[in-house]
Amino acid sequence: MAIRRDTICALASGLPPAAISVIRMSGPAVIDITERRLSVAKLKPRHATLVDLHSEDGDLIDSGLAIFMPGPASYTGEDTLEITLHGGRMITELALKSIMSAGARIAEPGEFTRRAFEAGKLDLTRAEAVADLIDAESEAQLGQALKQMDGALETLYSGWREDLTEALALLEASIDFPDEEDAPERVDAPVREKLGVLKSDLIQALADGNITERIRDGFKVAILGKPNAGKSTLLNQLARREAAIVTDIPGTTRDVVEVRLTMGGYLVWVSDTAGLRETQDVVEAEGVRRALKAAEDSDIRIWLYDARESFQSDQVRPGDLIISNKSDLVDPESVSRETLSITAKDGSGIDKVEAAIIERLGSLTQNVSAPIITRARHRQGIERALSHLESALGHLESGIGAEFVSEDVRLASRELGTLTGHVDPESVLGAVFSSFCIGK
Ligand SMILES: Nc1nc2c(ncn2[C@@H]2O[C@H](COP(=O)(O)OP(=O)(O)O)[C@@H](O)[C@H]2O)c(=O)[nH]1
Ligand SMILES: [Mg+2]
Repeated sequence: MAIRRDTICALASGLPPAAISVIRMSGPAVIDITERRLSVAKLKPRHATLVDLHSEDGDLIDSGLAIFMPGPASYTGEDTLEITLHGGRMITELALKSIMSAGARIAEPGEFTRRAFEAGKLDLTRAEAVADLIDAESEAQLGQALKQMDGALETLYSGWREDLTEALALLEASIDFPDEEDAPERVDAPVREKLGVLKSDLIQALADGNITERIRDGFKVAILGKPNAGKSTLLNQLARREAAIVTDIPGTTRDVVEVRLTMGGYLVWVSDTAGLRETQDVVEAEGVRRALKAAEDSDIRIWLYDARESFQSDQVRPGDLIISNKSDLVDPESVSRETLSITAKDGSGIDKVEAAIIERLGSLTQNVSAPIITRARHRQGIERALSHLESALGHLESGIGAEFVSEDVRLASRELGTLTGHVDPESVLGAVFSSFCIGK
């Protein structure tokens, strides 16, 4: 169904002033706008042409390069024009004004990609990858977004849906041809087998410990320990700025202070927390509660203690980093060789802390090969699909009837279909007819 749309335009490059500005437009009025504002009848598709851009009154705004990409072989599937101009504020403003006066409107955020999705140019996971490519701040985020852009998720999710469609085809046949008395037996075993395999695939995908989501959204590192251990000093050293207040008064840090850093190619959020101690101060007590929450939510926990004391905690988990601070205040001989020891105040040993964090990130991510679940939306969709699948398997077990099983399978498929944006019940019918000998 072709939808008659309006024409959208937007500044596609960064905010001016800049060396150049790229203005993009898409929609049915693109050819008309080209004729009226660039004074050229027809631009050669996919070729850079030097053009003059004029205002509504015919005044020259700037000269630049225009590239015309006719639909449907364009990003949005519609006629598209990109004009590269000098990146001045006034030029950009007048250029957009001129284009709008010729029949375009300013695009909504993401509207070009949305049109691309609606034109079937990319599925939802690829559309999400476009956003992730642009937002990537670490190499790992970029690598993941590129794989997703390449269709890794679409292939995975569509493959899962195909398995469901095949199971559904078998089930539909047993519903439509109940007279064939051996139909249920013939159908049950292969359906059970298919659904069982898929179930373990989904469980495995969900059991990735949120690692791909973490690569996308950032790993959480919490600095924990008693008041005055030097936690805020360590955070500031890692951040290379005074992000948290440092004083010699115990209990200075009350809220969780987070800084965003990249380490070893990964985005990480390092949080400084209130020192863990019993306190009568209501605000500090809330800080301690938040510190414990941050500890709970974090992927990597750093326990910092004053080298003059000994470290004790019953909250340490395997993989936590235990670091002694203020090594300047103790005899170097007495420092344990087992634990990492630093002097946060002058920055010595910070490189070792960074290396330890990077090593932990490496072991957290070592098994990640393909991007699976990069967003909470995907996790939720897969969880819902899994619960329908479990229900289908339960119904198969109880022998309640193929109708019930196929309803669950259909719901599971629908959930996976929403992940790619491909929900389309007609595809099931096609598979029913093609995979079963209906003419028999
Ligand atoms: N001598 C020495 N003092 C430090 C060191 N690191 C931090 N401090 C001091 O210890 C006090 C408490 O530091 P702070 O970072 O606020 O500790 P927090 O309560 O754990 O956040 C401050 O006076 C810091 O200057 C260190 O490596 N050596
Ligand atoms: Mg502090």
